[in-house]
Amino acid sequence: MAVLPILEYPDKRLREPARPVEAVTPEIQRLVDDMAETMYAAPGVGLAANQVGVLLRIFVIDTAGEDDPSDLKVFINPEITSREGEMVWQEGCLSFPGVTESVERAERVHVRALDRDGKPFELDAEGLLSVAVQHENEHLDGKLMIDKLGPVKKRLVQRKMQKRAEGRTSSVDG
Ligand code: GNR
Ligand code: NI
Repeated sequence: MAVLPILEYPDKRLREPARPVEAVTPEIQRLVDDMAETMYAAPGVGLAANQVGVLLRIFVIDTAGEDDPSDLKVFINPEITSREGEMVWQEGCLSFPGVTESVERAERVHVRALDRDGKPFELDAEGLLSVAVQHENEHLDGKLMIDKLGPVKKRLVQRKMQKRAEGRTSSVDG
């Protein structure tokens, strides 16, 4: 297992749509394991393959609380098949370090996907799990949480991230 580098906005790969996984091979399972390790190391509640530079339709989520046992959920070729209600959630994104913004989401979603063994499963989600499923699923289409902000907030976050990227490329020790 390995902790992979997480891409940060404005990396172009975060804007590219991911393609479906054709077969859940041992290589895919190794990627899934590395994604889980990367998510836990960050730490984050979710991670999409785009965020580690792999354009495949895979994300991992664990919304278990700090004092609870881990509850890793693996989603391969996920599909949100229904959405109900509306809510606003304070979201963060590992590709936008230091940014949290209120985002409008569906309150509940139903999702279909393959698990780490390639076995189909379905899930009803609400609360943080619902938000995470919607957030990660948008990553797979090259969409980002800033796309859901008003124009003024969106521009502020873009400026902040651009400054951060400039600081990284010009610093001696990276
Ligand atoms: O770690 C994360 N926390 C989070 C909090 C509220 C709503 C969504 C998220 S997802 C984020 C990890 C991430 O960037 N996944 O793509
Ligand atoms: Ni994210």
